Amino acid sequence: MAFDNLTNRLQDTFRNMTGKGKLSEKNISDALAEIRVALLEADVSLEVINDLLDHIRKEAMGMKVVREIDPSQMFVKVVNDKLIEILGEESSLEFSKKPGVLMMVGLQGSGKTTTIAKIARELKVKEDKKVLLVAADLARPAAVEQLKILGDRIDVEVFAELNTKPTDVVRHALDYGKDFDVILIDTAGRLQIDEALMQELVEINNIAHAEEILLSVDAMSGQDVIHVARGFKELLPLTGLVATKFDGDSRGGAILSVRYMTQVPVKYVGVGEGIEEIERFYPDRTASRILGMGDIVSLVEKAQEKMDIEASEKAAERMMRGEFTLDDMLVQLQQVSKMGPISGLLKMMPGANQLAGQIDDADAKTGMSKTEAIIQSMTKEERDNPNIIRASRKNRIAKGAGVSTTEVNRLLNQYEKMKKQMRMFTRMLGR
Ligand SMILES: Nc1nc2c(ncn2[C@@H]2O[C@H](COP(=O)(O)OP(=O)(O)O)[C@@H](O)[C@H]2O)c(=O)[nH]1
Ligand SMILES: [Mg+2]
Repeated sequence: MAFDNLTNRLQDTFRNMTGKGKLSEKNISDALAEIRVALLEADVSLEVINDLLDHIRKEAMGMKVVREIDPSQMFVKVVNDKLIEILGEESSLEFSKKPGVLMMVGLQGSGKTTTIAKIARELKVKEDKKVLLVAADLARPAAVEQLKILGDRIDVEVFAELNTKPTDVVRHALDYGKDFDVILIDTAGRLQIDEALMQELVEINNIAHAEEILLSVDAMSGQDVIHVARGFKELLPLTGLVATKFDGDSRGGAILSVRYMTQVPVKYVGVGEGIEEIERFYPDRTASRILGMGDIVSLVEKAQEKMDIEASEKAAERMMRGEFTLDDMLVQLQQVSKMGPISGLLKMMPGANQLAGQIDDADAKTGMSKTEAIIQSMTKEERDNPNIIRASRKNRIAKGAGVSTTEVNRLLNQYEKMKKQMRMFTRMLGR
């Protein structure tokens, strides 16, 4: 299975780290060197490795110590989070039109035909969709036959025409398939990217206007696939990757690199030759599988959550005494956005409730990171005593946070409002 060797090497590395009360720079460097070798062996590209290691080094050096948690466990969590980031967002097929059109592209033998049949079956069985498969690989006569056999097996209609051009087949299939929910187009591949192939695919897509264009990437192939993927992406608006033959190889790092270098999400993973052997791709589960340390990751998450709650409760106590700083506000907002008001106090707080409502909307994440950036651009003095923030300080803060001064003002107003409500609230409680 892909990543198996990587998993083993990383586990050795982490094992070597445990029991060290505090991680020294030397411990961290040693571990990073081992991780580097493990990633190289797994066929991950240098660019990805360097980014990953830089990030881990920085994070590990600045790691906040959480009580009850071994630093090596925190380290695992850091690696885990970065891996998830590199593996990208979870992403599924999306069709807004009827019929939705999907085009499968990739090198010869990368698993296009097998994958498209697997996807057809998924859509039919799991989503009850009326699916049409289109045989637009006319480079080899056997290719059409292969798709027909697969179509038969899953009871999905296959549109095929012999002695014609791929573009014509697609045109006719689109005409024919108006009443279908989804039209899946299988295309021809080559051993290498070549101009004639790309031209053919571009022409097909000019007719099909596919909403989904998936590139199948053989997990067993080496780093060459990065160039292949880039070549395809230059000419076609790829919407997803399918990592095929994940069952076969113990390296698998190439797919990590492809996703990172092209920024195209992985949508499916092929895990066998059988028609059912396809899985949706979940970055968090994959990271956890790569590390083989799911338990430790959730352990650290729980401890961090607890630490957040403690910080939030301290902030709440200060509020009750009428001391409410911008730092406190930040802690509270983070809590509200993460898990909703955590204590009865917060739930009853009119200001916080209002904020919780605002935080619900779509750009909550950017809003939150802006708020964080603004507050983090302030000096300690300014955070404790926002009254001193006049025009020139506002400009500096806005610049530091990469926002406008209007946004700084908005935040300060929000703060004043929250503070006022807090005072009213404490008075109501008679403190
Ligand atoms: N083990 C394994 N084999 C696969 C997988 N996907 C495809 N294959 C095999 O790879 C070979 C080429 O697949 P095919 O779909 O014909 O590739 P195409 O040329 O891109 O259409 C076939 O023997 C498939 O059975 C997979 O996920 N796992
Ligand atoms: Mg094929």
